[in-house]
Amino acid sequence: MGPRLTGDETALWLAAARVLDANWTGAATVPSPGLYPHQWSWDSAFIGLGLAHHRPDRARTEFLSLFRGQWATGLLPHIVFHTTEPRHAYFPGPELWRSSAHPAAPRGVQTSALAQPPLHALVALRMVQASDGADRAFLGPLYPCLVAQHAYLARDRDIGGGGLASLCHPWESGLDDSPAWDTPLAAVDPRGRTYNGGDHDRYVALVTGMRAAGYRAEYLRDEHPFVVEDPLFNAVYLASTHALAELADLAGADPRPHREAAERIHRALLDRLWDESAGCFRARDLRAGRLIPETTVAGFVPLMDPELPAPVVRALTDLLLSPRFAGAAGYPVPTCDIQSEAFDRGAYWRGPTWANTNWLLWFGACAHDLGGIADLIFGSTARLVRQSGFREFYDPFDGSGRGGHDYSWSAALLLDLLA
Ligand code: 9YW
Repeated sequence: MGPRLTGDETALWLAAARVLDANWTGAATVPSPGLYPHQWSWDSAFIGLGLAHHRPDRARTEFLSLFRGQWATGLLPHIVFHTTEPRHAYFPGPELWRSSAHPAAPRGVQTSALAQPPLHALVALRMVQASDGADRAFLGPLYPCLVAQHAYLARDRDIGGGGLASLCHPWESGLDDSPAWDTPLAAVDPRGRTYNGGDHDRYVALVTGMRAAGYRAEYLRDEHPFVVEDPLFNAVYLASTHALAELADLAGADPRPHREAAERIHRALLDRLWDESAGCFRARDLRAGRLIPETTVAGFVPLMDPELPAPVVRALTDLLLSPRFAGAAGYPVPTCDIQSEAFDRGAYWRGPTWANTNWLLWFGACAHDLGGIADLIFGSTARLVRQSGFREFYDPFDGSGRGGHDYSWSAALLLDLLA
């Protein structure tokens, strides 16, 4: 155990470490036992942050397992399937993606064909820093994979041509059911498919459309019906691009292309997603050609950008602390504007508080020396796990736990917050 902790914090630390140990498969960490039996891309990044303090050897193995799933295009898929045992049946499984039939997909491992927020370079940098440089040998093979992951986003996903990466499926956002996706999703033809009904048909139709087009970039650019630029995804992309420049220095590579890419993403976030009149960042629907009016927690994640202009930071912190978000929630930060019609305190990504979005905002608050906000988020997250355990998400008003139990990222991120 690394940091100096109080007795109460030590108990929390040990409980979190136990969750990570129990969810370790030998090669990776499942997000939640039973519920999600495979490896998810941004979960592994969050888990890596915690493992770096607890079991750095496992943090490295976690990343190497994940990058085994990387495609020749550079795409780092959002799911790497680790088991085909029927008792671990999870939908959508490998049969939806059919990655083995694709020439660019890796051999010997089945994967999805979507991205998730690219936090990995940022986490890799922290792993290397946490190990006092002892992880540099690990950086050798990992660095080109991270470069390829970013090159894929710049080459195949800058569909708007303005420097941001586009999402082609709500699942790429990590905030799968966010109300921000309701309008662009409603425009998707579910083609009469009936799985579970409603949006689920549209989720599946989006994948089968991509699959039928061989997951080609031209199809995504010219025909695919769901294309949005998301502030969370792109803020994470920016933070990781800054990290990639630092990793380039450590790896003896040229950091300049990454610095230039970071400058481009920073500008594009402000030019394309900042809504001056509302004082917040919003997602842009490229097919409808407009900003999506829903205000969600994703709109605060650009606080991770250390170069955000002071008036923008001020507007964001005012909104964050207002009764629309933290100001009326006993356990901030809710995922959706409390005053929005779409807000639902118990529904997946439509209101509850999550440890991972809290961590992103905490990181952003630290980047701007917003000590009060960082403390508020740290305190709320610690109270949630102390009161309700390491749950998937929490009621923002009474802190009760919801969804999966023994959730890996809730445990891992608590370790990082305590460290
Ligand atoms: C699903 C694993 C994943 C996360 C996503 C979250 C959820 C899977 O769980 O998606 O079946 O709904 O939305 O962000 O990576 O924790």
